[in-house]
Amino acid sequence: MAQTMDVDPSKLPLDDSKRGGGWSVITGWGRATFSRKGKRLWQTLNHKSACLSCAWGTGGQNGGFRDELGEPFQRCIKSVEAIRAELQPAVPRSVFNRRSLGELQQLNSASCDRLGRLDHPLIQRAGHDFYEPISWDEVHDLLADAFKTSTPERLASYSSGRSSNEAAYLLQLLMRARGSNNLADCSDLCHAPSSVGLTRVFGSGTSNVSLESLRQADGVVLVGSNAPANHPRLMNELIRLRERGGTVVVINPVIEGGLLKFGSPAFPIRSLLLSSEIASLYLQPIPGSDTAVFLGLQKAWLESGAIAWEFVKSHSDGWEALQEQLIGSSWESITQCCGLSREELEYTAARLATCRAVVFAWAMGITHHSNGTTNVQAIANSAVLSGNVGRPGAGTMPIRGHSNVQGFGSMGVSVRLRKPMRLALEALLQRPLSRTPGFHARDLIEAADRGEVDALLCLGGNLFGANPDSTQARRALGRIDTIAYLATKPNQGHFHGLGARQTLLLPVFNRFETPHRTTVESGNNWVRLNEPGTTHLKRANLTSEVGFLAELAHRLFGDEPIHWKRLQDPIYVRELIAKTVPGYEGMAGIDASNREFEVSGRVFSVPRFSTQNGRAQLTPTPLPELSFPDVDHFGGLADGERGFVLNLITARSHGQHNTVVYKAADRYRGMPHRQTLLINPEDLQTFGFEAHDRVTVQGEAGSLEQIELIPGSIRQGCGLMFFPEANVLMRGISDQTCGTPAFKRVPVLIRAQVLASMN
Ligand SMILES: Nc1nc2c(c(=O)[nH]1)N[C@H]1C(S)=C(S)[C@@H](COP(=O)(O)OP(=O)(O)OC[C@H]3O[C@@H](n4cnc5c(=O)[nH]c(N)nc54)[C@H](O)[C@@H]3O)O[C@H]1N2
Ligand SMILES: Nc1nc2c(c(=O)[nH]1)N[C@H]1C(S)=C(S)[C@@H](COP(=O)(O)OP(=O)(O)OC[C@H]3O[C@@H](n4cnc5c(=O)[nH]c(N)nc54)[C@H](O)[C@@H]3O)O[C@H]1N2
Ligand code: SF4
Ligand SMILES: [Mo]
Repeated sequence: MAQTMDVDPSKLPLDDSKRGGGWSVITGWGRATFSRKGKRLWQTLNHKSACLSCAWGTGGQNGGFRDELGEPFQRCIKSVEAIRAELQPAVPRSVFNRRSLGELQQLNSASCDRLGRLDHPLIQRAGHDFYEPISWDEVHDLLADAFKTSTPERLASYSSGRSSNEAAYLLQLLMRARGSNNLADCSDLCHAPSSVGLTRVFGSGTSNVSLESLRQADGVVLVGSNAPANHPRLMNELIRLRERGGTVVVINPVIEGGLLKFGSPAFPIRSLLLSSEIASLYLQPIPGSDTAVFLGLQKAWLESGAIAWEFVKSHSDGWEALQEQLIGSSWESITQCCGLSREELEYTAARLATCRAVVFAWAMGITHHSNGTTNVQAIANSAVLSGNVGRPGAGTMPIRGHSNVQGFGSMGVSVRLRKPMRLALEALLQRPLSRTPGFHARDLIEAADRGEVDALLCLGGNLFGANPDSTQARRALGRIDTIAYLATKPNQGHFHGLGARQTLLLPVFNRFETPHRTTVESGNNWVRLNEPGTTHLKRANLTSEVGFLAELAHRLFGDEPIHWKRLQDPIYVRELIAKTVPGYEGMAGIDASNREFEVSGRVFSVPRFSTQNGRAQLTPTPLPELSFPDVDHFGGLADGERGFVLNLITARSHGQHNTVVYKAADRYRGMPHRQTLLINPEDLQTFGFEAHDRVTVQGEAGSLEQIELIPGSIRQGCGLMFFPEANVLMRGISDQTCGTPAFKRVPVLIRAQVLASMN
């Protein structure tokens, strides 16, 4: 079956429920507006702060609805979902007074979130079956004690990119001042391969395309991204690009309805009547084979004379070895690996070669593989070979996840602290920083499982729910003495990820409530200012994250060598950031100027990169080994059972934000609830199964029962299930370079009883 198509959406059997955006989004806005919380919701949407949800970045000083170019109507229904959840009332006192941990552990993700907002600090002590109230003073004493008594190597933090730059900066300063590099972060489970891969090639690990520059492109290659659900405002850019005659090439083993047609509420009339075409070409490769796809494109350019040789020779090193790899790799090896034909790859390459300026954009379909970093390098190499980087309208653009995950990286919350920042921090702290390598998120769980971690501070997130192998994650966290979770709302991690001695659950102000100014950085390298706000919670006993971390640091270090208590003042924190974070010079004086800014040294409008010699560094990207286990690998089938092996992709539905599920159904993929597996109809037929059959899905680490098979537009040999429910299935097989798990290539066995009629 051909897996590429020149997309003519009018000929596709695409009912309205499967296109992206459209009427349902507009009615969603209507429902939100006229709900009981409507007024407060609109006030919050208009508040001068960045959207809580994704890193595309909307809001800030320009007002709640504008992007960095000041364009209005740039707010999507996902931000409404996130705000609505934050505007819930406090968790009723009866919940923690009366419900035992055993009961709380029965709650699914959506029910945890719907308990409401946390509004006072809580502690669960070993042997006690309840979370109980505790004072902030006791919290600080207890944590300072845990941090003082543990050796630096046995201390760790984990963070999730919702908090501010100021909180992120303080977190890493505190950890490093205490001598620990164990700064695990959600980016370890997300875009770390993008940071590492891009740094290898261009010397800088973020997008090198600004929003302004994207608007000058006439080609976009969108790889492994479900942007209609996860970055809805990016869709406006794709719609505009198609309207100016540009080409959108989508590479994805799943045909996502919203990547064929999307109705954007930013263009309301058109959205209701028509919706816009997105993909010009849709390639459906084997999951995990994207390096082969890009080698195929490069080889086609080489053979057709479409390589931008003058550009390559003037602005890159290492192209000779890459050229050798392309000549030495047979078409057969490439097409066998990716499952696309030579004609499909040549056709796509030729189409891209006619574009004036191409942006290569990607998300988790590229990074969630054991060769994620290589995938990223293969994309970056393609940009260089085709001359599509270092000029307006062209470049490489990782589409970031959490709204401030990129800011966390810039602030040094990373196990890969870069030298200029290390030197600046050493000058600030007046001593050398520890050189012991830190734990990233996977290493942290492994180390905890070996009993090598005493205390863990979690600034947001859900370390339990986000990790592979939930059984191991629960056990590992259970071996840490003290765990503190700073959070706005309860999640499953707070009930399943309990420490051996004590677990603290500490409520914080969210971004639009924090009583002082903060900043965040978008995936487009734009630093936004968030104005102070207030909370709707009555009797709230919340802390600001900055205030909390500065107090803890003060109790640990007194006034040496910096005035830690003074760091409760975020203006002072911003002064330190301006002095020590490369690219953040614009932070100096921001409180007076109110001027948001682009981080310097990131966006390349000329082909002079941030590597030592200013040239891009190309290296060959080996084809991945995509072998797959057989039924015996899973212990075989029992008598009276039938089954087959699938390559499982674990992804998000449009009704969830990471481990927090808002809505059970995924209308766009036709998956009515969370216990479903999307499968190709031909696979169903081949293996003698029928739509809606209930099966057991067995992975290498665990299994799930009663999963309903849903036929859909997914490549043969693959299935798709939702995270975090599916995380019980997989082992933590990871990219060796940065520990990012292969969440998009999980081997599973589908098993069921033989039907009576088949006996
Ligand atoms: N509404 C909402 N928005 C979000 C989030 C959310 O949960 N909800 N999460 C935020 C975060 S932290 C992140 S990281 C982003 C995630 O944004 P995405 O990366 O878009 O999210 P995923 O659901 O992981 O989907 C990845 C896509 O990759 C495809 N894919 C899977 N395997 C492969 C492969 O081998 N090759 C290719 N080419 N494609 C593949 C899948 O079919 C899917 O379409 O979204 C952010 N925004
Ligand atoms: N199988 C599988 N697993 C995956 C993925 C996948 O695609 N498949 N995706 C991975 C990816 S890309 C990511 S990024 C991770 C996500 O992993 P995490 O970032 O760890 O998880 P989240 O679900 O985003 O965390 C949500 C929690 O953050 C807290 N929170 C929200 N706002 C704030 C705030 O302002 N301050 C504080 N302190 N807390 C706040 C709330 O309590 C909320 O419950 O999961 C990874 N895991
Ligand atoms: S695209 Fe992302 S940043 Fe923009 S409004 Fe939607 S969720 Fe928020
Ligand atoms: Mo992410």
